[in-house]
Amino acid sequence: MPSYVNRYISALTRDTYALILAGGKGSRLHELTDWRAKPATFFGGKFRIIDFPLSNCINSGIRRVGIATQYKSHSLIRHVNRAWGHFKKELGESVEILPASQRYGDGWYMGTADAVFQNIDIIRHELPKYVMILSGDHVYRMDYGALLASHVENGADMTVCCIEVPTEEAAGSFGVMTVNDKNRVCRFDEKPETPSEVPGKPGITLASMGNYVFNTEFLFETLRKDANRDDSSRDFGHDIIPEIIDSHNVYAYPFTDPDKDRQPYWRDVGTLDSFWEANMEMVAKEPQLDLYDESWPIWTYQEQNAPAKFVHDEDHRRGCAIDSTVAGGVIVSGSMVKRSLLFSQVRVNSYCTIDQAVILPGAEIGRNVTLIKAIVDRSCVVPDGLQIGLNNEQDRANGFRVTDKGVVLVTREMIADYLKRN
Ligand code: ADQ
Ligand code: ADP
Repeated sequence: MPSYVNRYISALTRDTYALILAGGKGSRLHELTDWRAKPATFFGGKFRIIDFPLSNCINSGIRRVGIATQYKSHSLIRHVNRAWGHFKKELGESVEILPASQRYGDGWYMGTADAVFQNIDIIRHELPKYVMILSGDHVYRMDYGALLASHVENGADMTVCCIEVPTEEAAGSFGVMTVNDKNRVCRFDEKPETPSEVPGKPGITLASMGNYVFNTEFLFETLRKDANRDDSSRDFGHDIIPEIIDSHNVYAYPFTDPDKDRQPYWRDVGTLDSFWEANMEMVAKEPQLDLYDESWPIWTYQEQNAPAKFVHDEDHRRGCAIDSTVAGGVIVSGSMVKRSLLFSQVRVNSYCTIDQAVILPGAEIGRNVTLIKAIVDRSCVVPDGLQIGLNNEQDRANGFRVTDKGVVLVTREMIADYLKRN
């Protein structure tokens, strides 16, 4: 890339409006998304998933951001207002929530392209040269400035971010593309059952990350055309990209790790197993996604909490945590917590065995509880003596959700039902 482009990346990020799509259902997270949208789901000990694309925007110098919301948006809106509500319009900064509000026609957002189409006038008001469309569903660190520079350098009308993934993971889950030697997209299929492989790399497929850059006028023209088609589901992957690849300059931007020569970190925490695994990656000794890297902070709502506290109980059993993250306001008393994430205001009482657990804010773990490979939802009160994760058959019989990989999800409703039956 020529140096003049690098030198003026800030001009590109300043001239960009980012629209984060945060309205999807996330149904494979089951009861974890019964009350909140997937982007509002807690992650990594103190964050919510949407904090990752939002932090990437701010750290990349993109300071005009819209968030399209729809499904179960209350908790998401509350979080965004609290954590991201302090941007100053006078400085050209804004983080705005764009709920489906029937601005064109009388429907909700039909697909991802419709979520953008229905906000065309809001984007136009901002007069950006580029529009970046981001999925609100993923955990990763990415410098969007480098993506914009590549888009401009290629003379692209649209750029799709892509990443190499195992072909079996891509099947039925991701948009899949083939590119020429200049990274121009030659073919794009949305969630094919048998994805194409990268030439020379058997078992590897080039997947779309669901993040796009468009030249603004081209985006508007394309969305207007799509809105006039009766056979469109108004979705970028299904309808827009396949329609424009032959007639326009559509390029792929391969997402690479900014610091190291290794597979970049990008997780679609779309299932309970992948949600639990990605959280476990955060308590690994040297996680690939470093939340402690001050050069790329992940911003979130900072709750006012007293410091975390570890105390011994009346029998002098020590309260401690190892290989774990513990947020503010937590108290661990007389129990050992291992390889777990305790979010704010969690309480752990005595004689518990806690290992590989993700315990969301405000949950209280009673005495003598076993929690292994479990996700405990916000504000759950786990009764004394309950064993979770020791015997998956028993967990199912107790009414908890157990995944194929043996991760147990515990919600308030499940505990209420369990208590009624026992
Ligand atoms: P999916 O993630 O399966 O595939 P989708 O469910 O449309 O696609 O969600 C994309 C993003 O848009 C998510 O952040 C979701 O929350 C949001 N969203 C979905 N419907 C919305 C609506 N009606 N209004 C507002 N927001 C909405 C997409 C691409 C694939 C790509 C994967 C990568 O289509 O090509 O491989 O992302 O995960
Ligand atoms: P927050 O309460 O901080 O927004 P959540 O994401 O846990 O965080 O909440 C999602 C929304 O659903 C909130 O409006 C909350 O009050 C509501 N909610 C969560 N769990 C339940 C439940 N079991 N029953 C009824 N409402 C719930």
